[in-house]
Amino acid sequence: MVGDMAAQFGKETSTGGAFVRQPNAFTDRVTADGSSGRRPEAGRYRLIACLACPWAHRAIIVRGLLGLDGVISLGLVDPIRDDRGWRFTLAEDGRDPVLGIEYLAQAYRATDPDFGGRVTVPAIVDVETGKVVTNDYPQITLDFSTEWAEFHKPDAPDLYPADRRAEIDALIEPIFHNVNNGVYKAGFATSQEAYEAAFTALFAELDTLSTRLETSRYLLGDRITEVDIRLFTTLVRFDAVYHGHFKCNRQKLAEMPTLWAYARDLFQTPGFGETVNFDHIKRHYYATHDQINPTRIVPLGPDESVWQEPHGRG
Ligand SMILES: N[C@@H](CCC(=O)N[C@@H](CS)C(=O)NCC(=O)O)C(=O)O
Repeated sequence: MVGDMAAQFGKETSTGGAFVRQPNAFTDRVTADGSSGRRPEAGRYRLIACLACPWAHRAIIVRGLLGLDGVISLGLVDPIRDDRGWRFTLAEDGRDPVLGIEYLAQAYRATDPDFGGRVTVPAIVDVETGKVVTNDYPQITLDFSTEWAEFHKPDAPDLYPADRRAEIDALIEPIFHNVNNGVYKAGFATSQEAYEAAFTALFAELDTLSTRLETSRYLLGDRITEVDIRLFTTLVRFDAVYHGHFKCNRQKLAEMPTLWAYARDLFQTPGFGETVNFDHIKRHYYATHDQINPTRIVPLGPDESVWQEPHGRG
């Protein structure tokens, strides 16, 4: 099998060398009407995230934009996993100050002692029980927007407006497959064919999005929505890690003028740029995928200051 010998994640590699992402293990929800068995409650739930991770990054941005920071606390893991996975070594005593655990795996095992998949971020943990409620990253942000509305700050944006959901969902789908997960499919491919298929689909999708953004400030017009956040977390990592480490190198983001200006526009919007940590991003990708970068050397470039250049949009 192509995958088993050389793959970054053997269990998630097809016989054709394509990366096939594992399903999310925990999919409970917190719902406004309590029908899921859980209602929104201040201080009860903790978002565990890694600043390097694009899926976790979405949740951090949405939580901040909606003003949920005082309601759902945030625990950050070290960008480098050891053989026991995500660890809370950013804290002085190596333990998450709220959950009291050293490894995120402890919360996963407390939830399912037989859990055998990858322990992933983002995860929402119930502070009372120490168990994982969900690691279902696409649902986490949608629920922040829709189910946690009673805790939103007064001027919070509607990131998932009811009358635009069909359009948003229709964009989310190809952006996930070709861009968000597309860069991983290119980077984790273990056959030339699988890599080329992912590369081609990625840049075709970026071309389509670029054309759309020539006449529209954001993907859905003049307001930021969920799908902009989902695209942003991949674009902001593009030149730092995907272009080199994942071989997504037809062009750099900085060489695609419309997308580059769009990404800078978002970066410079309150709630976006301050959540980006290029040091964590680069160290995570370059130092934890030993099949791709066995030396673990972290590149010094690119220059981060370019993100502050005027974007000329809006
Ligand atoms: N939960 C999803 C996506 C989240 C995800 O992949 N997060 C990455 C970080 S970007 C992670 O936690 N990886 C842990 C690992 O690979 O062991 C999955 O299982 O594929």
